Amino acid sequence: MYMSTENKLFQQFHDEGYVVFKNALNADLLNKLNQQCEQLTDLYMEKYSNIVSCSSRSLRETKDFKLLDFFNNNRNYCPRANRKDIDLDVIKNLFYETRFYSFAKKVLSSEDELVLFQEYSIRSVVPHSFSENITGWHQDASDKNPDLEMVIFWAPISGAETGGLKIIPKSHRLGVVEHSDTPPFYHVKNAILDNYLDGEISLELEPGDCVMFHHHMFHTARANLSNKIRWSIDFRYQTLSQFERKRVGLIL
Ligand SMILES: O=C(O)CCC(=O)C(=O)O
Repeated sequence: MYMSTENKLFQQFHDEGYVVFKNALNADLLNKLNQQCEQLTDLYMEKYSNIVSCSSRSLRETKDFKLLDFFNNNRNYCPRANRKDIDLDVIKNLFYETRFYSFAKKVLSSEDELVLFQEYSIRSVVPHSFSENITGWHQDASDKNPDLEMVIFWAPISGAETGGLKIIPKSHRLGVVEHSDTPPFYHVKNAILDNYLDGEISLELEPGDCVMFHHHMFHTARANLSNKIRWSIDFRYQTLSQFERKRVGLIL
């Protein structure tokens, strides 16, 4: 039976809980993302200039070199994620990109317009920060917020060698599962997770690619074992009715 590409993707999302779009962000979108990272880099350097010393050389270098050099001996200061300083136009361009927007609309079976969920960020993960601050396995709509419905959008701005996400395909079918607050992360309880870890996959995404996944998908950040910063962007689509009910998010 013939199935359109859109329907195939929809079916895959339904069955597996995610879809990967390869080479889906054009050069203009990627440029805007990179410019945004440059701006955040300058902002971080300005913000921490009283605490962290910086060689004049690094001021002339690329954002990764600058940030790494700057935070080299002070990695704990490097912000792991940013929301408040992001230019919303950058998010808006991606949010309304027809391919992603119409896909999310279909998944959320929404007649109304979609709204940005309150959690969105540009992340900067310094190398070898595995044990400091990286998320554990979790669901975005979890036992703390079981009635949320979202489609999550995640895209790397740096190459796949900087790590990225791991997911457990089909885990969305479990619905909301119990999480644990035991430090260092809020995470799916080990007694549940252990049954599904065999199915984990690493998403090997390059700049230009992105993944969209279900709000019940088990996912976690991978370690950044490269010598570069891992930059990425993530945001969430929600329906207008959820936005009105819960009052969380932004109409772009
Ligand atoms: O990008 C990351 O480091 C983690 C992303 C994540 O866990 C999320 O978007 O919920």
